[in-house]
Amino acid sequence: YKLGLVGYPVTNSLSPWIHEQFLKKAGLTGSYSLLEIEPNESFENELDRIKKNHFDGFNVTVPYKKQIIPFLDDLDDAARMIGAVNTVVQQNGKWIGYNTDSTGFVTSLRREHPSIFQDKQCHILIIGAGGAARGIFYGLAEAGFSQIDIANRTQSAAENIVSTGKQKTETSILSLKEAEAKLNAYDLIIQTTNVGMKPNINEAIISLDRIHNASIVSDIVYQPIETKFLLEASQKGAAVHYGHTMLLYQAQYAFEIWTSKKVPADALKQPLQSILEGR
Ligand code: SKM
Repeated sequence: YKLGLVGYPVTNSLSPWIHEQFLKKAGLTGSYSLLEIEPNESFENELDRIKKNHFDGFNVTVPYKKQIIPFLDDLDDAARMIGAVNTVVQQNGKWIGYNTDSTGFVTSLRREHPSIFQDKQCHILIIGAGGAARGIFYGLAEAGFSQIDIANRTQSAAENIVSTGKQKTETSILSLKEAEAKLNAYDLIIQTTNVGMKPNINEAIISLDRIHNASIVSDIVYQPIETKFLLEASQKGAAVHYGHTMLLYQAQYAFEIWTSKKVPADALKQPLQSILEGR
């Protein structure tokens, strides 16, 4: 298998490590390389070169998850609804786009915090309204959660997300200030922006002063593994859900799309955490 990652920058990605472990576990040979496309290069030409280079598939990351869509031959339903692609597979010369961030997030949540799935009417808050937020909203709505609010700096982007779900949800759109003031209403709070990511480790998008201690707080940022946001959540007694678990399960789904093999991912969680902590 010839696999890779399209994005910019991609040098710090953990995907080569993860997929090399998966290849080993599946007893397959292959490679996963970094396919950096710089913003000043022609995305179309560079992508063409990659396509002609006999890749079986590749991941797509920031900033190209939306931009790649017109260059694909077909899209899976979820990727179409979400409007973002992070996994591309080549089938009989056709390039097909998927979104595994969405299922990856939901699976990691199910693995780490199964209790939340017992009450689909629990109150969920998504902070942010970018591509990751769209995927997570879609995934949670598909999983049957019905009360999902969105807080964002600009409200129009948040309003757009609501159309992402096929399933009906009750959704209020809030400003960050409004969300901050009523945090005790939420059982699950998900931070989907890049606020708090290295090197800005002293930033948090909102204060968690008002959360209740039975809530779960999730941050999709995984560098550092313990963001300021998650640290505050722990200090308040809440349970935390780490971003690197989402990375792991989106990779598991991508690998399955490329190879038709579902490899166990749980055992990689600890080693992945150690790698991140060592950085
Ligand atoms: O969606 C994933 C992508 O598949 C790989 C990745 C990475 O290696 O940093 C991050 C996410 O965008």
